[in-house]
Amino acid sequence: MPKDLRCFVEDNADTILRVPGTVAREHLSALIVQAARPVMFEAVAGFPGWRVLDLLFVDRHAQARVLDTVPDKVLPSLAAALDRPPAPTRPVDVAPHGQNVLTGDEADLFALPCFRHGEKDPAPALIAMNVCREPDAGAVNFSFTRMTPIGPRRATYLIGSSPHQRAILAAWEERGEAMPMACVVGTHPAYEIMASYSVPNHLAEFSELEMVGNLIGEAVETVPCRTVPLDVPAHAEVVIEGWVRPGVRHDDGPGPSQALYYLPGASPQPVIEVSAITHRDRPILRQHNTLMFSDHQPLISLPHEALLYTRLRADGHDVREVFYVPWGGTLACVVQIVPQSDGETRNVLMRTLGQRWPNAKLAIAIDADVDIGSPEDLVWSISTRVDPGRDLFVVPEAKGHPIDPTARRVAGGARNAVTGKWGIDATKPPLSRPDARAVFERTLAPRMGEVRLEDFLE
Ligand SMILES: [Mn+2]
Repeated sequence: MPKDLRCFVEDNADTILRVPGTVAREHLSALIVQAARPVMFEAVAGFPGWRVLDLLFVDRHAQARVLDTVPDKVLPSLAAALDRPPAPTRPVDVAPHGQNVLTGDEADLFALPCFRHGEKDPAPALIAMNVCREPDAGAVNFSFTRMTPIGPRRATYLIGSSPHQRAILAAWEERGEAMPMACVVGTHPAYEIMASYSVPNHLAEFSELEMVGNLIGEAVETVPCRTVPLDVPAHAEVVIEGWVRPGVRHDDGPGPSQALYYLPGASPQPVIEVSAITHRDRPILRQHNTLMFSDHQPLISLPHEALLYTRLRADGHDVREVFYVPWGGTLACVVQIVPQSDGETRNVLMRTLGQRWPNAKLAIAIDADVDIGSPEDLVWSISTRVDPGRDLFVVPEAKGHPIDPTARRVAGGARNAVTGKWGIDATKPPLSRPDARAVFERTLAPRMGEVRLEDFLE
């Protein structure tokens, strides 16, 4: 069986919280942020047959299920997969989402249980993976977008943060031609990692879809769309096809960013005119709620964590983990490292702050005895291992992220912003000074890990 969302849900039934009761879609966002683990809503009032699934990447345990590994190996395993050459996709004729083909007046975006994520969102929105292609059968791009239906067959789609989506639409608009587009919802979740990581300058060589095969261990099967000249993943729950007319824009947003503010706010975005909606029977609408402790922060961070992990290890640093802590709004990157000599950790922090992905505004280095997934451990490490006069540094006026409310917009485009960056070295003294390092040995209970309290409860 090819890897799809259904087999993933079945194989991981032990970790997915099932909600059998009927919920109102206006409650979905508030319910998802309480789940803290993969969650499936079996019934949404007013949308018979539809299910909603979220939080497949909420922590390293969930991510390990997606990559078929253990939590400690998520980054090494992903880093190795991203280093392999692209794997060709395989065309097939039949796709399960062909079970329901809705064209013309039958296609209705309002029949999907989209929902508002933030209370200020102007309308329910849909998170989908966007497939578009350069003119003349050129390169294919695959990346996330947020669609907001503004009519039964019209939706804005957020193009602001995707450089390849912007470049491809610009090429069609320059010719004065409508651009074919497809939006895909509900694949095996490994596809979503590549839709979150726009490989720089890949367009001339391969599509993100061709990297997915390395993550799922088999060729990605594709089928032709019904009404537009594009191929889409065969194993999807829902596919929305349509055309983007040149020069047409409609206000989109605001919607919550991964930093949990309504920034950058409303802006004019392109409009897709929907020509077909295809979906499986009893479809699963896989969504990412974009609020706190949802998939929004960890999913978009994950491929960038793997990239930084690869680079720092290639430089010879004994880096164990890289983690954009979700409670840092994707602006805080923690690197776990065993420092070998003085000054090394500061170089690692500067490298972290200077990445091409502009999110790391705060870089924190911790040692190997600190649990990188624990806010308690992080604050303990900073409080007890940092002398702020020596172990903290600030870099003013660096390139920042427009979603950061402290960043200052500058000339040259809506994405250009500057802000200060800061680094905190909360590691122990390096291995080269063993006596100083020993002072920071952590106190632990004798024979920790040998017994579990729950084993002694009635
Ligand atoms: Mn891309």
